[in-house]
Formats: sequence, C-alpha cells, structure tokens
Amino acid sequence: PEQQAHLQEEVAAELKRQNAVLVAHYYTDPIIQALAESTGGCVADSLEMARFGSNHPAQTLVVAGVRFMGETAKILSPEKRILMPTLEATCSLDLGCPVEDFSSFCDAHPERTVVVYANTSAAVKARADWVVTSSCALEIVESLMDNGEKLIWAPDKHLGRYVQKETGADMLLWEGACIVHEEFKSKQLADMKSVYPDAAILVHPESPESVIELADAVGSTSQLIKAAQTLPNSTFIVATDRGIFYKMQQLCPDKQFIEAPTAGNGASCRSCAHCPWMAMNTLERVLECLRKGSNEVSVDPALIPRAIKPLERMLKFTS
Ligand code: CIZ
Ligand code: SF4
Repeated sequence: PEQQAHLQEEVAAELKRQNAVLVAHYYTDPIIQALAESTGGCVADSLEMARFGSNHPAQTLVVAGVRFMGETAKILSPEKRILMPTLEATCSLDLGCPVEDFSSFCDAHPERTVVVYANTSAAVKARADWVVTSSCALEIVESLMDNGEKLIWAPDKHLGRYVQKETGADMLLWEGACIVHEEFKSKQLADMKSVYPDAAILVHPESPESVIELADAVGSTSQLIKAAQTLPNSTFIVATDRGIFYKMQQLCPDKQFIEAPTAGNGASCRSCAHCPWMAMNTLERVLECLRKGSNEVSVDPALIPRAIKPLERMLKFTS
C-alpha cells in the first residue's frame, strides 16, 4: 500500500508536469480510478470517456482501458497525444469483428444502416453509419427505426438481441460476444437470488438473454451505477465487471454489492467478472507510459475522416 501511494504521487506529479490528464474506465483497477478522480481526470463509461477526452484542453491524454478507447480518443482528437498503459489490451468484441469479413457482410446488405458498438476497431467504425455505446444504443436505434431504417448491428449479439427486443427494430446481428459478460449464468443467479431474496439484480446487456430476464435493472455501466443509487434495496447482485464496485461503493457506502455468479468461479476462469484486458492497466504502466512517452496510440490517418463521422453523430445525438 505504501508503494502504491508513492506510485500514485509520482503519477500525479508527472501528469501535472506534462499537462496531461488521466481518463479511466469503470472496469479498471480502483487505484487507477481513484487517481483519475483526484487529478482532475475522469472515470466513466466509453461514451463519457470519449466526450471528456475530446472536450478537455490537455494535449496529452492517458487512456486507461482497452485499445478501442484509446483509438476513439485519437480519432476524435488527432492532434492530441494519446498514451495508454498498454497497447495489448484488446476486447473480444473487437477481435471477433475483423474488418474484411464485416465489410463483406455490409456489402451484402447495402440497403441497411450500419450500427456498430464502440467496442470495435477504427476500420470497422470507418465502415459504419453510427457508433453507439450501451448507454445510448436504445435511443439511437429507436430514432433510426422511427425513420424507417433497417439495420445491421455489430458486434455484440446479446446486446443486439436485447436492443431488438426492446425496440422492435429490424436488425441483422453479428455473432460477437464479450468473454466477461457471457460467463454470467442464469441458473446460478436464480440460486443466489434465493439466498438474498431482498437483493436487486443489476445486469449489463452484454450478458446472455436468460440473465437479462432475471434483472431488476438492465443498463450500461453508468445506468447500473444510477440504479444502485436510486433503487431502495440495500443489497445488489451485479452482473458486470467487478471494477464497477469502486464507484457503486463510493456513491452508496451503506449498500452491499455482490458479484453475480459465473459458471467457472474460481481459478479455472480467467475472465470471471473481470476483464483480463482491463486488468492489464496497472499503476506502474500508467507511470511508465507517461515517463517514456511510450505506447502512443496511432490510427491510420486515412481512416480518421470516415471513422470520425459516426462517432460525432453519436456524441451529437447524446449531447
Ligand atoms: O464492456 C465494456 O467494454 C463497456 C461496458 C464499455 C462501455 O461502454 O463503457
Ligand atoms: Fe471487451 Fe468485455 Fe472486456 Fe468490455 S469487458 S473490454 S466488452 S472483453
């Protein structure tokens, strides 16, 4: 702990010296989230990370999260220097949606509007009409549907299925999944609920449909944090990355938060309620990228003019 405190001070000093700002996702280590807060940066979901980064005057952003978050920051602010604690932190949704296959899929359905989740590569975003995150997907799809548009949705099939069910939109779904949320199991969740009958169940819609069906509140990370604050329950079973407990506990110190069960709880499961790529963001690596100016994010300049359009549409729609 003493060493951690020392590292935190060093990062804070380095951020100041370089006039840089730390932008962290809710799924990163609580130590990194606390540091982002105490140094004038932000802790948020991917939508608000993107907005904060593009609005902030700092010329250097340190993005603690996964690769697509750093790329999004670069696309929105090509003139800024974007550093990441690691460039190896990817996402199973991004990996499961290679641009060549995705482009062919889109080409086969030219009459459909292409909506992609933020968890995708810059090249996939460049092929899209809209980028959405889980906190604005329902509203954006609803408005496209009101406009009479038929959609292609990629890459998360569970979130896609959920949005389709809620809105009734005509959507062709890509077959991607998040390795963290896909592990939540409805049978075990129902068993846990019987042990905590008064608990409210909070579920991120990247989870399987059978898990979503048991939820008292379904939503993005920021929406689940809001539900934890507004629902009257004192106990919550939470089906998303456990990194979110930092913010929930901070805002609701008297409430109890329990991790929703996964099939492989224990040593056998690499991704049980915690994203292995988010976990690659350590305090040591935050300091190292700042000191060395290493792990600078680059995006093919040829992609930026096309990738920025669907991102800016999303930011404008939600502003
Ligand atoms: O699972 C993710 O990567 C999420 C929830 C991203 C986001 O929208 O903040
Ligand atoms: Fe991707 Fe899932 Fe990790 Fe989020 S939690 S970055 S969706 S693998």
